[in-house]
Amino acid sequence: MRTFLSFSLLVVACYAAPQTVYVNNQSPSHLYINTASGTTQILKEGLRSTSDIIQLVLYPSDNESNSPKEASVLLMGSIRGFLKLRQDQPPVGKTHITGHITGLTPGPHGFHIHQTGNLTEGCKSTGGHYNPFERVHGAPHDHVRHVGDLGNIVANERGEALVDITDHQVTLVGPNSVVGRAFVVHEGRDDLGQGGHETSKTTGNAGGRVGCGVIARA
Ligand SMILES: *[C@@H]1O[C@H](CO)[C@@H](O)[C@H](O)[C@H]1NC(C)=O
Ligand SMILES: *[C@@H]1O[C@H](CO)[C@@H](O)[C@H](O)[C@H]1NC(C)=O
Ligand SMILES: [Cu+2]
Ligand SMILES: [Zn+2]
Repeated sequence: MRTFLSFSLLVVACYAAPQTVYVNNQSPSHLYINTASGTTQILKEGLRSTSDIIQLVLYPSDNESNSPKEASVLLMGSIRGFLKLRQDQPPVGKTHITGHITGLTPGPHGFHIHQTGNLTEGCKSTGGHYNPFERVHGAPHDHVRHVGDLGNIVANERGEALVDITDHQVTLVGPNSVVGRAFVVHEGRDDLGQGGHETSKTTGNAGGRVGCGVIARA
């Protein structure tokens, strides 16, 4: 475990800036080493342990690919809302999520990105939390969390919530892009995995789904 960690730090030090590589004489790509994805649990020879996740990302280096990416979400249900997502430096930079939601009950509400944009049965058919690295549910600042875990939004006494989140795991490009998936707002508070309830480690025990919307390329 310790050896692995120091190895990973060494790699990061060597590749702090993206390296230019050429694949099959195509246009130049940059090789990024993304360490923002945190830690995962591994089960080996019956022992449960943890390991850092280090993603090697090969991404085109042309201006179009490297320009900021944006997406938007219209939230419907018993609530109404609009969200904007912006990633300034794809593929590994952070994503900024802003927006305004109305029609909530006052107080905290679980706020997540779920697996699919399938709304054929409303918010129910969007699946579970988006979790490409197969981890347990957590808080946005936790190393071990679902990519879709964005914690809670808090509505005031008029039932309005402002969203202003900067996240390092949510991306709008590449195989783990959230574009085409769905935002879901819950009836109750997300306990961030700490509630001790049987669903705390999968959903944060946040209750029913009061609204949702598909993440669309802007
Ligand atoms: C790409 O961006 C750089 C830096 O902003 C600029 O100097 C260059 O002219 C751009 N190239 C194209 C093809 O737009
Ligand atoms: C969408 O969700 C419905 C209801 O859960 C399901 O029957 C259907 O197979 C889903 N569609 C796709 C393309 O997965
Ligand atoms: Cu959720
Ligand atoms: Zn989760």
